[in-house]
Formats: sequence, C-alpha cells, structure tokens
Amino acid sequence: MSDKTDEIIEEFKRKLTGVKTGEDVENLRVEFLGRKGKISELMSGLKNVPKENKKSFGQRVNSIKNDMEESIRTAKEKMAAEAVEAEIKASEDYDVTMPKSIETGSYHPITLVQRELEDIFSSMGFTIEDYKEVVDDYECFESLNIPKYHPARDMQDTYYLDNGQLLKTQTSAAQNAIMKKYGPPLRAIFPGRCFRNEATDASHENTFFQMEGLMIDKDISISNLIYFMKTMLSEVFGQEVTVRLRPGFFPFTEPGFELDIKCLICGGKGCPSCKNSGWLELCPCGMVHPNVLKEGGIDPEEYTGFAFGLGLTRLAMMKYGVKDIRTFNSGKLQALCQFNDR
Ligand code: FA5
Repeated sequence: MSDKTDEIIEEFKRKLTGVKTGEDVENLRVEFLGRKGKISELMSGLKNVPKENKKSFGQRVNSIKNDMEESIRTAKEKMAAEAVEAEIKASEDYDVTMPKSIETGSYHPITLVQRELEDIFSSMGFTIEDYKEVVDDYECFESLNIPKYHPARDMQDTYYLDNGQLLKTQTSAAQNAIMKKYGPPLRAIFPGRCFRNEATDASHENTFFQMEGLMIDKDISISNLIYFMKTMLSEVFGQEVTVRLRPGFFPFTEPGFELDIKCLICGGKGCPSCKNSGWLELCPCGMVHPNVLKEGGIDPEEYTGFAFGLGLTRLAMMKYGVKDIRTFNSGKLQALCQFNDR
C-alpha cells in the first residue's frame, strides 16, 4: 500500500508543478480528488486491508486527501491573483492622453441658465414649479385680466388647438393656478416653454423659454421687485450689467415695467441681436394687478406682490454671447455643446 500511495503523491506533486492555468488546476483536482479520482480508487482498496490495519490506512488516505485539497486551493488562489495582476498590468498600458473615442452628451445652454436661475431663486426661498404647455383661455388670458377681445391679446399671436385650448404664450399662464395652490404668502418661479406665431429674426423665435417669478406677501413693494431683479442679474452674469427700467403695459400688472439689458453682443452700439437699439427687452415685470390677486383667491386689500416674466432664451443669448436666437432650436451640436464647462 505504501508504494502505491507514495506513487500517487509523487505523481500529484509532479503534475502540480506543471499547472499553468486555472483550468489545469481544476483538471488536476478531478483526476485526484474527483468522484472517480485516484484517491477514491485508493480508498476502494480498504476492503482488502487486514482488519487491524484498516484504521491507520483510512487515516493515511484521508491525510493525503486533505493535503491535496489544500494544495489545490492554494494553487487556485495563486492563479486568481495572477489573473488580477495581469489585468492591472494590461490597464497600465492604457494611454490617458489618447483622444476619447466616445462622444459624451452635454446640457443645452437654456437648461444650464435655467438651472443656474433655479439655484439663485431657491437660495432666496422661492419654490420651483412646473406647468403645462397646453393651457386654456382662462389660464393664459382671462385670469390675467385679459378678457375676450381685449386688444392686449394681439401682442401674443397665439396657436389655438381645434379643441379650444392653446399653446402657452407666456409663463404668466400659471400665475392663477399657483396662487390657488399655495395661497399667500408665496414665492415661486416657474420656467417653461412658450409658443407664439412670430416672424423669426435674430432675437425672436416662435418657440422660446421664459421664467416667471411671483412673490406675494404683506407690504411687498416695487423696491422688493427691483432688489430681486438686481440680485438675479448680477449673480447670473457674475458682473454688473447695465439695465434700464421703463414703464410697460401689461393688463395683469399695476404698475408695469420693461426691464431692458444693454446688449452684451455689441456693448450697446447696436447690432442685429438688439435690432440696432443697443438694448434688449429681457424681463418685463410689475406689481400684480388687484384683479389678478382677487381671481387667484387672494385679498388685494391685505396682500400685494410682484411678478416678472424673464426671457430665458434671450438671457442665454446674452450670457453666452450667442448672436442669433435661432441657434438654440437649430440642433447644431457644434454650437450647442460648447457651454458645459463654463
Ligand atoms: C410677457 O410675456 C409677460 N407675461 C411678462 C410679464 C410677466 C410681465 C409678469 C409682467 C409681469 P412679453 O411678451 O414682453 O411679456 O415677453 C416677456 C419676455 O419674453 C420678453 O422680454 C422677451 O425676453 C421674451 N420673449 C417674448 N417674445 C419672444 C420671442 N418671440 N422670442 C424670444 N423671446 C421672447
């Protein structure tokens, strides 16, 4: 029996030193420790061993089996570690200076300014609201003190749908719903896409973004409005920008203002982006008309408020120096993908 076991042990050792892969180790395990392996075969000789030697024979075979199992486990671990090391070495050959072959996406410049504004206003306690793009006449006009056949409707050439609804021409269309949702006091901004049947040019699109702001509380005055407008603009541009405030008419404000920004494309000299005026209408605003407050369920004797309708797309033009507003809807990736790292 001793010869036979020594022979098996020698053979196992010899073969173990020759293994090169995990598969070789597994084959070796099956050959010696498998169900029909050499150790099982050895164990089956137990029946021919004299009774008094059976115990020591069994112990010896078991000890050989345990040693072999241990050797196989160690060999497997070694192979796995070598595989990881080979992988690490291969990755060290990767050249980080090589040009990236995978193109990554980027945010649209309007999304970038919108997010920046959302951060600025939420830091001042404003909530951010989302609103529909398809609205009805009441939301877009009547609740804003613009009854049917009011001439102010002509300012916004509207896309009507067959069912009488319309594509939102202004983010002000959400004012009434937001007043009813929160009641006073409230501070909210609501960015959104607007649609007007416009003849397009360098500063006019038929599909553009606005961001409405609404603040209602006791004793809100025009100075509050001016403070928020100034803070917003200096944060967005990171520099003082020249603005002018002039009277403006909106049926839903009393009084109403036009806030213009000195054109940052031409520095105020006049160019196609500002229709050669040197100024760009950016953010009309005003104190909320008492009729609009009443329609929103708010008592105008107790509360006042301001609202503004920032031209988000025009703001993006000024911030990023984009000369023609139509670039934003053009789908030209070369133009639109360059603003992410700013
Ligand atoms: C309004 O839409 C009002 N709802 C704004 C408002 C809100 C006033 C709250 C008072 C209180 P207006 O039509 O002027 O106003 O548009 C607001 C801004 O949207 C403009 O100053 C401009 O920056 C932008 N805008 C308007 N029409 C277009 C267009 N066709 N293309 C690009 N931007 C536009």
